[in-house]
Amino acid sequence: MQQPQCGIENTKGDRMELGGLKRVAQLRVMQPAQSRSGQPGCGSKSAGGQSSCGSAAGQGDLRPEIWEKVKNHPCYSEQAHHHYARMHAAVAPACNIQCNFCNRKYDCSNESRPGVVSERLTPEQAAKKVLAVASAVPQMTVLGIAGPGDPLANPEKTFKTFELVARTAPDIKLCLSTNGLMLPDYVDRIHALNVDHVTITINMIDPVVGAKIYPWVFYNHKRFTGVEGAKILSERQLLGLEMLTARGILCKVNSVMIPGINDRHLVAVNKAVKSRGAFLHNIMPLISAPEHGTVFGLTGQRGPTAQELKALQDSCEGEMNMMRHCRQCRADAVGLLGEDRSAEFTAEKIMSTNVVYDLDRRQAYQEKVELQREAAAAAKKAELETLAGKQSHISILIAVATKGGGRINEHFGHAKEFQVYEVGTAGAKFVGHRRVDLYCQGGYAEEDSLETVVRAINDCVAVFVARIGGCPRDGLLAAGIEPVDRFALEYIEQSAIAYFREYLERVRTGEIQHTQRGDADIRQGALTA
Ligand code: CLF
Ligand code: SF4
Repeated sequence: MQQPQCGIENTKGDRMELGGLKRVAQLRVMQPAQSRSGQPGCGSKSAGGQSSCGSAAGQGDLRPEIWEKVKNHPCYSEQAHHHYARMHAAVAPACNIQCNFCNRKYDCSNESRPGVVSERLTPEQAAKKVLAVASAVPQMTVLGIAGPGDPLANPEKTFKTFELVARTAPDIKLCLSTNGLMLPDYVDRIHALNVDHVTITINMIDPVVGAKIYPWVFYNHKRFTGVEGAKILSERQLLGLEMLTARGILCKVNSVMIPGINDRHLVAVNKAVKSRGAFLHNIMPLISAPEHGTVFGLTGQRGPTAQELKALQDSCEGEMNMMRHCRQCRADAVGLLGEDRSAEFTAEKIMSTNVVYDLDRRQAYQEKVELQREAAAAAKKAELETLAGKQSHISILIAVATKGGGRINEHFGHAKEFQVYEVGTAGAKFVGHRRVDLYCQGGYAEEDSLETVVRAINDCVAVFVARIGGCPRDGLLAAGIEPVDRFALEYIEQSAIAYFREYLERVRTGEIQHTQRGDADIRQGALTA
């Protein structure tokens, strides 16, 4: 079947078949090819010269054609990640380089976390899975191919999957994540397929640093080691980035922060990728433990602490906006970032199901989502006005238990992660998330896990929850973290600003004293959900 051309509008009732799968859809949301090009990369600047694009940017901060591309992409827009979901298709098992943070038994750690193995699919199985997920999860807007090896080391499987999905579900954005070694060879094919979001993992621009991260790369039928291999990789990554941005494809750069190896160097990487038109920089923590069997895990290479990661992200933010909501998802992840519904969509279940793809239902759902987003933005704006004219050097971190929708709607004991917001007189900003062990396991409190939760949010002054029991409340208070449930089900940012206003008042009246909190842990063990 021929790939639909941009701007094609099929009539309602158009029926397509893929394997045993039927689709009834009204195809009317194709992006015109014109809108894909525009300025290279992001390049949007505010009047002050500050880059105004980035994961936290909203509709008013971006050029309309950029906003169209990012508004419902959960990775490219921090706002969108509260509402929209992505799925990954694990169709690309092979890889062409070796990273010291990777164990090939597991998924690609450039866009994943060690310790979790994804279910491999054929392109046909993957395409059927996309329609099944899109039908069951109407807020799923993006298909990413991110492994479990490197998508461009498996080009036929990767592009075949994109072709099939573009034909059967043209409203779904196509997204690719690669180590970049083969990127220059495939840029034109990526462009022709309307893949308009590409992530390249760039951990260094100096091959001497690269030799400490990559023992070898396999290129042109030959294995290159050490500095020689890292030099080839770096040149190909930067060339690929330039070629993509020249074609108006939005590029995100992922970098793994490895303390003592590339942590300081990532500031230079940030400048290099910004100058080549990258839209967003995602600096992720190294996750490394001996049980992962990686070189770094076995040599005891540590990952960064929460504050080390935040300090590096903050120092790069002046140059370019940073993605801070990455969940280092597995190569077959399904759902909102931070949740994983892949177990509901195994190949076995999908292949025995007859799926009807209802685009109208998806669009109706997404219209409701947009109304919710507008309401949340209006509530935040109104709350922010109450801080107008106030000036203070104080800023605080607040941890939030949420299961999506931009609201405080998760119980403390059910939270698998806490989102962290930094709040000051300028407003509330998402600055990260912390994975934790469930406090409540099968209806019983797991007292030991309270300790890990406290370590994970130790830099926060408060934790917002929908509900919390007496025991964890006392434990948190003893650790100097205030449990707050009075904003249950309210919008996160509006509540954070309201809390901050009260906090300033309590400091002013002497009821509390503001002190800097300590550092916090980033979880290093294998994550399976
Ligand atoms: Fe997937 Fe990556 Fe596309 Fe997103 S994930 S291919 S850009 S759709 Fe997102 Fe997951 Fe982080 Fe990747 S949270 S690991 S950045
Ligand atoms: Fe592993 Fe990904 Fe590196 Fe390949 S690119 S070695 S799959 S981490």
